[in-house]
Amino acid sequence: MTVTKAQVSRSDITRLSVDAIVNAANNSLLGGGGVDGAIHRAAGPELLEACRVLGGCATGDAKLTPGFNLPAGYVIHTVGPVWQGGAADESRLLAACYQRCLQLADQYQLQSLAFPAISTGVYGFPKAAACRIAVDTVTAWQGRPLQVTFCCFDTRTYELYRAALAS
Ligand code: AR6
Repeated sequence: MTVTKAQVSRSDITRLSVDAIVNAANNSLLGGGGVDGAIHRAAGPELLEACRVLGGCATGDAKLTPGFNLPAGYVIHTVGPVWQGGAADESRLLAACYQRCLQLADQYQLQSLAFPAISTGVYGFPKAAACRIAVDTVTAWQGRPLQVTFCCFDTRTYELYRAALAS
């Protein structure tokens, strides 16, 4: 029996008051565009200082920092795969991102966690396939009770998650 509850929100992830938000980062963990840039701007310069000492992050792995000026207490930085056509292990690596974030949430005894649609922006992962992996991985998770929010920035992503969670 799973104890993970999932919901969809159409919002800016930097505004969510949850225990942790997930950042779709790159291997350097030193910031970038998209949701990564928005999180660093909202958290303030201390986030970059905290990331500097982490020594980067492998694709499919995740690392945790405080949230600094964000309403969220923590940021879990994960690195999704760059879409290369589908034969470069992208689906397994994307599922690993969600699993590692859930493991960290469990380890830190978090009760709420919000994910952006990892890899579906600059990294080019097809949105529908990525949504299916996200929803399947999260709903299959069997850790401590956790409220998961899929935070969608655009209408297409929001509709995909709503449909995936309803099915
Ligand atoms: N809140 C929620 N979702 C957002 C926000 C926001 N404020 N801003 C963008 N999104 P992307 P990736 C959505 O490109 O594909 C960075 O430069 C966006 O609409 O941010 O994993 C990193 O440093 C899309 O649905 O991440 C890496 O180099 C989703 O977040 C690279 O981009 C992911 O888009 C990672 O690329």
